Amino acid sequence: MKKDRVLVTSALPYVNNVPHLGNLVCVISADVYARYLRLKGENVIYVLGTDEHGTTTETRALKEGLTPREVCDKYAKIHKKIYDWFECSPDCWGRSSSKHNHELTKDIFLKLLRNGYIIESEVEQAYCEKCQRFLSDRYIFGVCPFCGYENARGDQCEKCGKLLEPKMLLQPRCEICSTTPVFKRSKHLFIDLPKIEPKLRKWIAKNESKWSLNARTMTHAWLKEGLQPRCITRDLKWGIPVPYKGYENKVFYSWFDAPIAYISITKENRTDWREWWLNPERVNLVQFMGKDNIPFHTILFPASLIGTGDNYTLMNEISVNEYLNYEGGMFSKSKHVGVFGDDAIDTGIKPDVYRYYIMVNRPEKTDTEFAWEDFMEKNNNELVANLGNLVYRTTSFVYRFMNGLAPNPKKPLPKYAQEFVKEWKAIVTKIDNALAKIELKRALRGVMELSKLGNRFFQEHQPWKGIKENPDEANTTIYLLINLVKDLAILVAPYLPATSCGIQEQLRISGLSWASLCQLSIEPGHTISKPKILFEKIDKAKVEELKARFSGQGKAEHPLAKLELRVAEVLSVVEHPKADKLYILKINLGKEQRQIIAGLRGHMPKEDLVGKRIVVVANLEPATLRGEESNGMLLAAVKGNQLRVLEAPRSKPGMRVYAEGVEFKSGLGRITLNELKEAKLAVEQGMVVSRANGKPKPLRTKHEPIKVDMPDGSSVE
Ligand code: B3M
Ligand code: ZN
Repeated sequence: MKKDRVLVTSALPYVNNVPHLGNLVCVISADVYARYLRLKGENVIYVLGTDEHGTTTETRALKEGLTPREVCDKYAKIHKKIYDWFECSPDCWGRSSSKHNHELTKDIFLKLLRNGYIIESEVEQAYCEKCQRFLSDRYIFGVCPFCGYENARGDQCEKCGKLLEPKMLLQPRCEICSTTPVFKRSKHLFIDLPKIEPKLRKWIAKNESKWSLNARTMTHAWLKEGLQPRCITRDLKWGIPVPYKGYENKVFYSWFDAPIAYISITKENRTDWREWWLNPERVNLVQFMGKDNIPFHTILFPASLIGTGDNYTLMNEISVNEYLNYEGGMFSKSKHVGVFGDDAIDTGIKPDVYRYYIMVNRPEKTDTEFAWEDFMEKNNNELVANLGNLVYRTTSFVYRFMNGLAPNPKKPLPKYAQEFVKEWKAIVTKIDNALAKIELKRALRGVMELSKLGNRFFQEHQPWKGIKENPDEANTTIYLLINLVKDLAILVAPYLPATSCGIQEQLRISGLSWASLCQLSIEPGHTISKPKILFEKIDKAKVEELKARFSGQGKAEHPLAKLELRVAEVLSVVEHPKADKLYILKINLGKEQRQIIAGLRGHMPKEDLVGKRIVVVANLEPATLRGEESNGMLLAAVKGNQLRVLEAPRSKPGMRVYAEGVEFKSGLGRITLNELKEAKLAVEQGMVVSRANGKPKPLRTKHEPIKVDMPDGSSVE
C-alpha cells in the first residue's frame, strides 16, 4: 500500500521553564516542514505539546512555592502563547500530564508487562532526608573530585567536563535545601531492551537509510555497546503512577511517558487517531528533535511500542538538530543570558524575522550561534535589501507606472526572458528537492537566491528606462517579475507565514499551492493593491541595546536572587529562657517545620503571633542565639520604636516571596546577614520593595503583594 499520510512531530519541550530561541529550533523546523507539506496538498498533521513530568518539574515547583500541577499549568500557558506568537501551527496540541496520556502510558506498560518485557531490579539512589525525596543525579551538587569545582552536578562537572556519579562528589548536597543526602536502595522496573533487541534491529535496518547521519551514528554506538535493561520508574510524586504492586509510591520515568504523549495528544485532538498511529502501512512518521533526544526516539520509544505487540506506526524519518548557542555562550534563564520566547515578543521585532534567522542559521550539522550583529546584517542585507526590495520595487513599479495592472509581455517570450524562466525553474526545483529531504536551511538559501535572481533581472533590464524607451522589454520584465514575486509568496510561506500573507494581499491573490510554482498565473490586466514595506531595517543602536539587554549584565547580580524568601505559618511561640528580648518560634514552611528566634518581645504579645502567615528568609546561615538555634529569620518593617511583622495572609506556608523578573537562584547554599542587607528591603507607599540595583522591585507571592502599614523610609530587617 502506498503511504498517503505524513505525521510530523516536534520533540515536546520541557514545561519547567520558558523556552529560549535555541529550544525553538526544533519546533519551528517541524512547523516549516508541516507547512510545506500542507502547501503540497499532502494529508499531514503536526503534533506538538509540553513534556511535563519528572524531577525538573518537581524542583521548579519547590523553587516557586507552587505544586507541580500549578507549575505545569502556568508554564504550559506560557509555552502555548510563545508558539502561537512564533506562528507555529500544530494540528494537535496537548500536554504529557493529560489524563489521556496517563491512560495510554499505563496501557502500553501493561502490554509490555504481559508480553514479558518488564523486569524488576534494585538500585542505589541519593535521598534527601530533609526534603524527603530521591534526588536525581542532576540535583545533587558538591565538590568535583577532579578539579575541586564547588558547584559540580551529580552527573557532570561543568568546569572540567568530567562525567560523574553522585557518589563521587565530595561534600554532596541537595540542590533544594543543601542537606547532605544519604544513599538508599530502592526497587525499580526496567524495560528489557536486550529481549526486544532482535525486533528493534530489524526495524532499524529497514528505516535507517532515511535517518540523518548523527541519528544513525548514535544509534549504532548504543547497539554496539550492547543494550541494557532501562529503568522506567522513578521515586517521585509527580508523574504517571505505576500500576504494579509495591510501586504505589513511584511514577514512570518521564522519558517513558513523554514520547507516548505524541500519541495521546493526537488521540485527544482527533477521533481518527488510529488511522495515524496504528497505520504503519499508510503513514510516514517524521520526527524532529535535538541531538540529545536521539536514543529515546530510535531505541527506547520504538522498543516500547514494538513490545506491546500492537501495530503502531514507528518513526520513518528523523531530523536532528544540533544546538543554537547565544553570543558565544549558552542560553541561561537564571543568569538572564540570551533571548527567551517572552523576551522575543518584547523586542518589537516581528516573528518572521526570528523565524528567518533561526532557519537560515539552523544548526543542522554543527552547532550555530545566535548573534545580534549577525541578526542585524541578515535582516538588513537579506530580508530588507534582497527579498523586501524585490517585492517592493516590483509592486510599486506596477502601481506607479502601470496603473496597478499586470502588464502584457511580448509573445512569444524573447530569448532573454526564456533564459530567465529557465534559471528560475532550476532554482525552484532545487528548493523543492531540499525541502523534500528536510534540508530546511539549504531550501531557504535557495529562496533568497531566487529573489536575488529577480533583483538582478530588474537591474539588468532597467524597466524605469524601458517604460519610455522600450515598453515591450519593460512590460515583459515586470510581467515575469510579478509572477516571480507570486512564487516567492509560495516559497516563503512555510518559513515566513505573515510575510507570505503580506505579499498575497499586495498581489490580491489567495489560495496558493505548491503546484502553481513556475506557472505564469498572474495574467496581464490583473489588479494589485497598494504596495507596503515588508521588512524594517534594524540599526546599530538598537542592536547595542538588545545585546546589553540580554547579556545578563546587572540582572544576574540582583541581590534578591540570592534570597530564599518564603511564607511561613507561626505554630507556637515561647519566651527564650535566657534572653528577655527574644521569642522562640516554631514555624511551618510547607514542607518542613523549623525553629527561629525573633527579637519581638516587648513589641507584640506572643499570642498575636500564633497563626500568622509571616515572611521568612529561609536560606540564612543558621545561628545559635544564647543556646537556641535559629534556622532562618522573620522579616519586619521597622522605624524608630515602631515595628510590624511582614505578613502574607492569603498565601500558603512554603510559598515563595519574590519580585517579578528576579529568579531565586538555588544551589548557592546559605547566605549571610550582609547578603541580606544588600537586597535593601524597604517600605514604599505601604509596599515592601527591594531598592537594590536602582528601580524598586515590589515583593509578592503569587497570590498577593506584600503590604505593610508603615511609613515610607521604614527599613525591613
Ligand atoms: N522534553 C527533551 C527536550 O525538550 C524532551 C523531549 C521529549 S520528546 C518526547 O529536548
Ligand atoms: Zn534537600
